[in-house]
Amino acid sequence: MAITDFERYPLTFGPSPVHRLDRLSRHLGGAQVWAKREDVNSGLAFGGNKTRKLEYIVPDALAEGADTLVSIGGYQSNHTRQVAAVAAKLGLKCRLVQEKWVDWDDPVNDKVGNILLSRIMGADVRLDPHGFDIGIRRSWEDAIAEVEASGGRPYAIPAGASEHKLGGLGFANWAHEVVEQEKDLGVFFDTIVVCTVTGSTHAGMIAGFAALEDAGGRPRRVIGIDASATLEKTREQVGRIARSTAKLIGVERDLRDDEVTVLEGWAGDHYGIPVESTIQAIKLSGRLEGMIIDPVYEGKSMAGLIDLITSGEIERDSTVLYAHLGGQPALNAYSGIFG
Ligand code: 5PA
Repeated sequence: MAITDFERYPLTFGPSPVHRLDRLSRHLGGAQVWAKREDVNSGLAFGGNKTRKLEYIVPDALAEGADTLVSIGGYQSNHTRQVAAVAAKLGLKCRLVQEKWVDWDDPVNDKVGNILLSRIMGADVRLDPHGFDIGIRRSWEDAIAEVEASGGRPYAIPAGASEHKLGGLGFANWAHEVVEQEKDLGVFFDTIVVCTVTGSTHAGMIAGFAALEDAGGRPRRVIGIDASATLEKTREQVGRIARSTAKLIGVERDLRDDEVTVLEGWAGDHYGIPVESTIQAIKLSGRLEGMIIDPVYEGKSMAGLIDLITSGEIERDSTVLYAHLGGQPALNAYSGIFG
């Protein structure tokens, strides 16, 4: 099977916009930087990377006759907000486990931003005291069992939709979309920079570009910037999901190790806690480009991009595509940083 053989339920506006970041490129004095904008990819509650993943998961949920989407994330999960939006759009119920993934003492952390939006959209939002973990969670399994016990038909979507058999397809398709946009724009992105935590965004891209390379496309590198601060788990999860997605979309060879690159250095010590480089990256993107990024994910991948370009590790003659995966609603839960 190829990516085009999988059913896709449209939740996005179509291809997400790609544009230059001229002032940022000039400021960094190296490679040319462009952005592809998943933060404006949909009219469903501000969209984001999960909306793309869900396009390939929704047909399975509908085929199973589910009436309730069940998912999990931190209090400020972007993923759960997007699941809530998709459930609303489809007329399904939504049960969300929101764990205390981040020890951040902003008093409205569990009230504003993403969690506020999920509540507005009618999701059954339950707070849970457990801490951060990208794996399969007991609290989520319990929520699925509870929905079942009360006569509902749950459809289980794990954290970030990553440990789901179809979780990598959304970004395998993204890779194909990039190639089409390159033809229109007359540009080639030799380097992609992407934030990675639960792994299926980065993994989907790896699989998608591997398929394109095998079909004769030019090779390129996809650099994942870890924002989990549990590097080994994320690296393992990215590699595993990249391989299973590659197999699903018909890549016959094993992936090479150099195709699975997760870099550390910008996550800080804890998931969800911005460090100085995160805050500087957020301000730089805002002040030079009017492009808003968040303190949990994109601020960290942008900090990585900035350092890799200024240090010359991404070469001056490179053309870089920064994958903006969304996530701005969480900024409201971090107002103390900027006030
Ligand atoms: C998230 C994830 P992956 O989890 O697919 O690696 O994506 C990382 C990522 N950028 C990057 C943004 C804005 C994200 O929201 N968010 C999670 C969430 O619960 O919101 C899955 C962790």
